Amino acid sequence: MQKKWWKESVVYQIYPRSFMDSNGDGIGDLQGIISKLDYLKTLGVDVIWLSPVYKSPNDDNGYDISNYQDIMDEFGTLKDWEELLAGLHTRGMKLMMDLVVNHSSDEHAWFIESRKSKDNPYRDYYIWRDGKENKEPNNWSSFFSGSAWQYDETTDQYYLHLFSKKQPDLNWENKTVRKEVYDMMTWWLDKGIDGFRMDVINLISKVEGLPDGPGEGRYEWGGEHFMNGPRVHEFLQEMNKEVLSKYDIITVGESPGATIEDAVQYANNQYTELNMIFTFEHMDIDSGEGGKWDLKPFELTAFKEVMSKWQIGLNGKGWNSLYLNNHDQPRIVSRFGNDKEYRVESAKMLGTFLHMLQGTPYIYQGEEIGMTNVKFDLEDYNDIEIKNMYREAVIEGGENLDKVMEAIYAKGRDNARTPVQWDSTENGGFTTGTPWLKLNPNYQKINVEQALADENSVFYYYQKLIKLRKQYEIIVYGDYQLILEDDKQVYAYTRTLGEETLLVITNFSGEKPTFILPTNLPFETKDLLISNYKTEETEDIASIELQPYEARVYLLK
Ligand code: TEU
Ligand code: CA
Repeated sequence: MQKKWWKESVVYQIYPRSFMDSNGDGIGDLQGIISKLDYLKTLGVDVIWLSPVYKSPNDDNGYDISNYQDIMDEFGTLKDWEELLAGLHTRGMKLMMDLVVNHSSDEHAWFIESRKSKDNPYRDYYIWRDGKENKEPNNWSSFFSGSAWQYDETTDQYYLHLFSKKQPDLNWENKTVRKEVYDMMTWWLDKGIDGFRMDVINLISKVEGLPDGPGEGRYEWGGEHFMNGPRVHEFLQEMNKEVLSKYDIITVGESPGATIEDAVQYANNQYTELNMIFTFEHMDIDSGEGGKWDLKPFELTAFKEVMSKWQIGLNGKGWNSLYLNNHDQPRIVSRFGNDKEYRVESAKMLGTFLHMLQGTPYIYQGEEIGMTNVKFDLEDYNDIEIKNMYREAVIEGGENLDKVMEAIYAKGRDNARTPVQWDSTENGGFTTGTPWLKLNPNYQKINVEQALADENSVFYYYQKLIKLRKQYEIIVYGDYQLILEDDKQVYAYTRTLGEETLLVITNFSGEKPTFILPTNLPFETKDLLISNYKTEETEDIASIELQPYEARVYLLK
C-alpha cells in the first residue's frame, strides 16, 4: 500500500461560528481561532479542516456562499485568514478549506444575474425548469424538508435547491461553471492551502431529464437521481486533472448515499479523483425508514457489520476517512456512549475504537474534551434543518410535539454547534458577548481549562491516541479483521502488519462482559499501548472481565 502523508495525518474540524469569539459579538471568528493555535498544536493534530468562512448570508451558517473569494464579515478579513494560514504553517500544521460547489447562495452575483431573465448569460449557471400542471418540475424533496424546487416569478420558472431555498444548485453540466469552480480552487491553492473537504460533492451530477422520484407523493425522495449521478466521476476526474493533481494536497469528498463501489472509484489508488470520502452508512445506523428523525436504537452488531464492510472493502483499493462527530452529527459520547455515569470512560472508548481503525481520523471541535448533546427549548435552536423539519412535522403535519422534540434532542445538528467550552467563566470563555447559540449548561464542569488540568482527561487520552498513530505504522497501514463478531457488547478487532498484531478491545456497554481471547491469536510478547482504566501490563488476557466502556489496545508479537 502506497505511503502518503494524508494517510498518516489526524484532521481536526473547526466550525468557526462556534469555536472562539475574539471581538465580543457572540460569533466565533478567525482571530479567535488564531488565539487557540497553540492549544491545537498541543493536542497534536496535523490538519485543520475549516468549515466555510467565505462571504455568506448565513442561511445555512456559511454553507450558502455569496462570494467564494472573500471572507464572511462576521469572521474577519482575508488579512486575518492569511494570518491564520501562516500561524498554522509555522506550527507545522496544514489547512484544509471547505469547498461548497454543489450549490451557491441565492445572493451570489451569479444567481442574482441568472434569475434576471431567461436569456441572461448566467441563466445556465443554475438549474431552471418550467413547472408541470402548476406544480414543481418533479417531485424531489429537499434535504431540508419540502420541495427541492422554488418558483421564481420574474421568469415564471422554478430553480432546483437540494438544500435550502437560499442554496440554488449550480449546473455542473455547464462547462463554464466547472471552469469558474476550478479557477476559484486554483486561487485558494496558490495562496498555499493544503486541501479541500468537498461538500456533498457526489450530488453534482443529476440524471438527465430530472425524472420523478419513486412513489406518488407530492414530494418524494429523489436521491437515486442525484446521488453518485451519471457524470460525477467524469467531473471529479476533470477537476483532478485541471486542479488537484497539480498540488500535494489532502482531499475528502462528503458523499451521502455512496456505496463501497462508489467509494472505491472516488478514493481510487490511481488517485484520479479524491483521496477519501465521508460516508454516512455508519451514521445512519440509528435511523429508521423515515430517515434521521425516525429514531432507532443503536445496535452494535449492525454497527460492526457496516464498519467492517468499509474497512475491508477499501483495504488496498482506496482509503477510509474515520469520523463519529462533525457539525452535522449529534455528539457521539451522548449518542453511542454514556454521557451521564461514564462520560469520560465512554468518550475515551469511542476515541480508541475510531483511532485504531485503518483510515484518516477526523476529530470535531469539543470531541477531545468529551462535550455532550444539549436539550434546548425550541426557540433556542438556530439551525435551518431543525426549523424546517419542525415546521413541516408539527405545524403542517400535526405530529406530536414531544416526539419531534425527542428527535431534535437526539439528532439535531445544534448538538454539535453549541460553542466550544474553554473554561468555567461566563459563556465558557467563548465570548464576552451574547453567544449566537446558547452554550451547553454543563460548561462549568466540562471545559478545556479543566481538561488541561486533569491528567486523566479525555484531552490527554486523545493526545496519546494521536501520538500512537505516529509511533506505530501498524495503526496506519495494518489490515483490519473483526473478531467476536456476534458479541453484542464488545467490539474487538485486530490489525496485522508483517509479524505484528494490534488487538483492540472496546466495550460499548455499561455492563461487565467477559472478553475471551480467540485461540487463533498466538503471541510471544504483548505490550499494552493504551487503556482507559488502570490496567496491569502483566495481566493475563486470555479472559478479561471488562469494566463499563473499557478500552484496551495491545501490540502482540
Ligand atoms: O451536509 C450534507 C448532508 O448530507 C447533511 O445535510 C446531512 O444530510 C444532514 O445535515 C444530516 O443531519 C453538507 C454540510 O455538511 C451541511 O452542514 C450543509 O447544511 C449541507 O451540506 C448543505 O451545504
Ligand atoms: Ca466574533
